[in-house]
Amino acid sequence: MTTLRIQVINPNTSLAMTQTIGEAARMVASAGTEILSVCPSHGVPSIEGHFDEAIGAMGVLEQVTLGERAGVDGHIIACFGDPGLLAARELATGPVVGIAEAAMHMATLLATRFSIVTTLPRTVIIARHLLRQYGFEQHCQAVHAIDLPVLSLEDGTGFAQQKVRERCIQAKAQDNCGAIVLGCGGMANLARELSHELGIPVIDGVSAAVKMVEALLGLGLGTSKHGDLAKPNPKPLTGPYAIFNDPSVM
Ligand code: 5HY
Repeated sequence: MTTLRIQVINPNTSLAMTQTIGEAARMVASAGTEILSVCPSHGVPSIEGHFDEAIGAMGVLEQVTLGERAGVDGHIIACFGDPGLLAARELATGPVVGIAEAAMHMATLLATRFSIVTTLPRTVIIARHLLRQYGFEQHCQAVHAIDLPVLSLEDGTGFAQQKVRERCIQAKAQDNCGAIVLGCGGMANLARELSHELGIPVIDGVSAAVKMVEALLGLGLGTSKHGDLAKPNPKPLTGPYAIFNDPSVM
């Protein structure tokens, strides 16, 4: 049995959240799938807006480059903004899946309408931009925020997790949605219990993305190298970007 190696990239530099994401990915990975959970060597401790996303995206590209060099089969971007997704696909040969798009795709297979529960109000617009970009606007009933910072999910108090639970219960009651999408990589370990309690599919993008990358690899499919996702035109990058002057990605 061939071993698949899937790299799960947490674009922020929180080691605690990288561990939460890695554990959730390993929970659902098939026998024979090796999960490598990584985060950038430097960057932003949590992604809570457009600026943070830009920094996080560079960390994603750094890790995709290192993963391609190490010969991994596929990549997952484990932040609900899917930062750097298309640029990462240019660098990669295997599949690259973002947790937001994975969860949204999966939700529409299970319900005609879903709602999203994310962290801060200021990141709601990022989810809305992705809904439009991916063509899921008409499937999404509402986007809710628990109004707590991303790293509150890692503070060990359980307060943020309780807020997520309350928001999901409220969303099911108010939105008449058939499914709920959890809008943060740090919520990956909450889906199964909430699905059970609420009696509707509650989907975390990390698990959804692992199963999608496995499915794509199982079909022998990788990122198309014809057209806009072809490898970037080689040119000498300077300074911190010299890492990309690498034949395995250029
Ligand atoms: C995430 N930020 O999944 C997003 C969540 C958000 O650091 N990991 C982050 O609220 O956008």
